Amino acid sequence: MSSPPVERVYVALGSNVGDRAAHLAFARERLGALPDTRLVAASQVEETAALGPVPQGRFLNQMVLLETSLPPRELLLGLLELERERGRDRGERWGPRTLDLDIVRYGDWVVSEPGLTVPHPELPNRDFWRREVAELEALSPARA
Ligand code: A4P
Ligand code: MG
Repeated sequence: MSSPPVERVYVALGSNVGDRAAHLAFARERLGALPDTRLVAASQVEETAALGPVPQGRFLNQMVLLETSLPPRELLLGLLELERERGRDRGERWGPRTLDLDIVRYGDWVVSEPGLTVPHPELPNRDFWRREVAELEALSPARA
């Protein structure tokens, strides 16, 4: 039996409510424990001013590189469950959050469906995401 393909996936972590570092640590630990998933590397944690229309506290942001054979939808369900476990209260869009987990890139896949857009549409607008992705690519280059 052939095994399902493993993809390199970039997931962005963000938090601006409560113990932000603890929320990120929880996410790193639990992402690596998802089924058929391995946490390959994590970028530096960066503190960033909140982007967007809602006035709110500063974020801690970090990017992780996963290798996973979970399809994108299943991975998204796993991320939403981790957000819930951290007490994420889905209030206003772009509002403050204990833990936000976004799929930034899923291999070379392009997905445009209700509830899932990959690559994440904000990637071109977020310098810190692009910096973190570059840091991870340098740490763990893709095999040709
Ligand atoms: N969804 C669609 N595509 C994706 C994807 N690639 N990854 C859907 C994850 N989720 C995706 O998300 C709403 C829905 O987006 C999810 O249910 C999923 O089906 P949400 O987390 O409830 O809403 P949101 O986070 O308020 O909206 P969104 O569009 O995810 O916003 P972002 O991009 O997460 O922005 N400033 C700084 N400095 N750092 C930040 O991290 N983040 C935000 C939120 C605003 N300002 C920020 C930061
Ligand atoms: Mg989100």
